Amino acid sequence: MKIFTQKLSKIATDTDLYLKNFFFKNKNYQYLIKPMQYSVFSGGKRFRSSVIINMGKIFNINYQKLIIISAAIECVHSYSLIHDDLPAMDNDDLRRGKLSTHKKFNEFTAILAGNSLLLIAFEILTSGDLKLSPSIKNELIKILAIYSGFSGLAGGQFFDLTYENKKVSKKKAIYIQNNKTGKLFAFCCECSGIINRQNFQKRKKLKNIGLDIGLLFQIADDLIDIKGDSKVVGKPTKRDQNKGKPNLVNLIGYEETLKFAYKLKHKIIKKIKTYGIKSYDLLQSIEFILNRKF
Ligand code: GRG
Repeated sequence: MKIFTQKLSKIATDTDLYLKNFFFKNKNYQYLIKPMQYSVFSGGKRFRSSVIINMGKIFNINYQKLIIISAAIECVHSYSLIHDDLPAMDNDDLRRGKLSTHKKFNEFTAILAGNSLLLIAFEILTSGDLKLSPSIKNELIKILAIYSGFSGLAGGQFFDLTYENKKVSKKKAIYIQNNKTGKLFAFCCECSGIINRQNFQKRKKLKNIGLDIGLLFQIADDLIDIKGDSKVVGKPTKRDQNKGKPNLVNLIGYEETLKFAYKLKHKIIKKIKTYGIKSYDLLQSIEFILNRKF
């Protein structure tokens, strides 16, 4: 795990370096850049970036291209966290051990900084820095837009909030988490298939691996909410139960959810191993998910 965290840290440094240059080159004079940078450089793990890089390794995709795509995805992720923390959504004052963006600045600034981060992600994908053909870039942008919108992140978040304190089936809870968290991971895996112009079936396999990774990651997040140390997590824990979140822990309990998570982990590992020796680093990412403390 130590080697994995060292590799994760290198990926985080490279992603942040690209992002810092992108901000510096293009927009440093605009006021909204401050809250955007506050959010995006506040110490996220960059785990989504590691999935992009480690899946890309299997298909021999150029590292710098993957770093640029990672930078875009971290902007979408930061956007979703800023909006998730707003009073109208999860109403959290802390994120990554710091004030959430609306607490540090104000609500309208947080909303606009979030919107701008989502849009800058697409700007990054269209940039000349990303040396890919226009048709591949177009497909990356299309899939990211679909997976972020009403049938992806935003849709999942809508149901997550709508079904607070309501009875949901296990199937529905998984559906919500697949969209809220899984779809961004689906993009992280499928983007390799898009770049290599894979056929529909091969891309679908990558997408499904990503959805499962996202589900496992979200379950780990929910388990940490129950047993995690709020100082290590960087935000208050034990909140999901009070909020009546439609997640597996609230539905089937901690122990059953843990069993479900280990089964899911083995299913993901089995699928990834079909890619052979080059999948080693991606397998390490999967090991990290249930071991992480924050
Ligand atoms: C992006 C179009 C669009 C809409 C946003 C607010 C929203 C709709 C979605 C929220 C989705 C959300 C907050 C999912 C939670 C996912 C999750 C487990 C977050 C924590 O991720 P980590 O642990 O965080 O990777 P760090 O801090 O390491 O980056």
